[in-house]
Amino acid sequence: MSSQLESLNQWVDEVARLTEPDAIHWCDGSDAEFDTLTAQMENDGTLIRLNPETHPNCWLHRSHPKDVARVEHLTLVCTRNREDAGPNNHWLEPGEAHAKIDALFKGCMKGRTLYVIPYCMGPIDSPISRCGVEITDSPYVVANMRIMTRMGAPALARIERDGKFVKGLHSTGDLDPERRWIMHFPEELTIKSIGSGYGGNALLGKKCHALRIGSFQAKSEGWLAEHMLIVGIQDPQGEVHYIAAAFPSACGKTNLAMLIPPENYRRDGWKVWTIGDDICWMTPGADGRLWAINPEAGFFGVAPGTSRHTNPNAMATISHDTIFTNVAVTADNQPWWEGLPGSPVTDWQGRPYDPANGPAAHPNARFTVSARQCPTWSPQAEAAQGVPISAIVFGGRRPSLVPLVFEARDWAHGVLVGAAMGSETTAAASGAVGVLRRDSMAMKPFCGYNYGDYFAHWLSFDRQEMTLPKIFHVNWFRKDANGRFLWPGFGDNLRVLEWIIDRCRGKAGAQPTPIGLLPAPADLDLTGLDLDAQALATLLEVDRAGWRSEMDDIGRYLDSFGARLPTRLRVERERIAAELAGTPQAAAQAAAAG
Ligand code: O2Y
Ligand code: MN
Repeated sequence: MSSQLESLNQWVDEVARLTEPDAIHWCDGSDAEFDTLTAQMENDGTLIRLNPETHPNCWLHRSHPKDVARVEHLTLVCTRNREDAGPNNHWLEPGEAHAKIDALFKGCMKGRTLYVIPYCMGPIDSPISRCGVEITDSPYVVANMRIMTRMGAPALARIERDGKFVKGLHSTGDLDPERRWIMHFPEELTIKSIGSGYGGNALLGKKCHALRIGSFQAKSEGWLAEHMLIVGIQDPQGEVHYIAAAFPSACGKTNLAMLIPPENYRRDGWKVWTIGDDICWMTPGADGRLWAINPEAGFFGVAPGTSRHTNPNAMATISHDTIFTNVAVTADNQPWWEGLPGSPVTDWQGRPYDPANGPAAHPNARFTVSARQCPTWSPQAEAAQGVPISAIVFGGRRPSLVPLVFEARDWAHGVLVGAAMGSETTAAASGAVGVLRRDSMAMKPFCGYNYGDYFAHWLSFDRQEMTLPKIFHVNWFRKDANGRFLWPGFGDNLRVLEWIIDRCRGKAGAQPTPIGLLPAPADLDLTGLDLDAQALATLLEVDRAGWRSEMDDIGRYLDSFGARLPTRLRVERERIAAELAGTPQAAAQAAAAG
């Protein structure tokens, strides 16, 4: 046996001694195993079979009503030095953290089975992929991990080859929020999670590994682990450009990743290919470009709001072989959520539907489904070398001030644009909804180390041998004085992506402004779009006074990272602030000082 497998066996023994399970099962990822597990969960009520006529092989799971979302206040990054976790993370000293959580793990699997899940994040033969092993006492987690990762025997073989894997220990515990922790030990490549069986808290390959531990690994190994979708845009000549885009949780990443082009674009031969809807790992290739993979194999998407109108591809994807969590059901046992036709009879908690109890589906209800079922799934999603990224796009929900699209003038400016990102919060995480929160690169809940060091890591890619993607910022969520969205969004976002691609290949015009380069109205293809000139002018305006106070706010935010904030970013912000103030001399001085 290889030393890696020996160390895995030793760890499993150690965990079994601590958690005292009745049985241990090593997952092989086979269909037979999945069928046995789902049958067992159907028997004990963990899963409910949905209408097999309309939704073959689809299941409903209801989580504990107090366990319905990620819990940022209980999510810790435990580095030896507090500063290394940074002000962007909750921190506990590793020794103290292990002691606290191990006390909860003691004997927690009595009467349960301990499942060992070897998994690979990314195509099994990709040099960009990384492996992990999750130990869990939840068969629901096993079923989800089988969809979301490459799980089982091939992953175990790769672990043996790699000589390295991320250790994730998970137990649902007693589901009491008072005894819930999601702890990360990046220096030990270890995750420990207890007290939740839900999504990002429990499917450890996703946010915990692919982003928090992944970002830490990426920094030390010279790559980027990002909260980004990856989409391929094919033009009528058949040329495909790949775009990676970061938006905070619940800003429509899944919809953008599965976009259906407007009618006239479809007629002309445009196509959109889905590579990923949530996470992107990018690494410099021999040609100096950034090459990206989606480390996931499935989608864990928000159900409410997903419909034939907003995302027909997602609806086709989830029409079979899907696990639904916390959705409502109709009289004929179909999954249902707000935004779908028909009506619910049972709500997400299994109660007869009563509007007085709130929405029928939980706002963070989810579907888990294999990406291979997506009609626009790209064959390149399985490519070992990944796909070359032409453009990086940052965005957020900004009802005012921020234009529809602008381009950063260079990489350092782009890093500032990403660092300054802000968005109104939504229901994806617990906490207040509808307040503006700075969320640098959409990584606030997911960066496994100090944001100041993270910005420096981004800046470190600005090297002579690199041919870096251009960086853009988009805002689909700008509203008018009456609170109505100015931009239609959805398929029409392709009009903006076309300008972005054309900028990358030097084919489209742009106007320089202090905040970056903006299209003139004529630079966008708006054929067939019913958008009045005033709305378009608002979407493309730069309100200097508003931006001056925005830059002040960004300055205060960046200052919160103290000495770890790279000077280059501070200088970049000062340059833009000076330009906005109409003091180009000061801007030039700021730039020269950088
Ligand atoms: O609430 C959860 O546990 C899931 S959160 C999530 C799931 C899929 C993709 N993104 C997110 C997110 O919060 O960014
Ligand atoms: Mn996400």
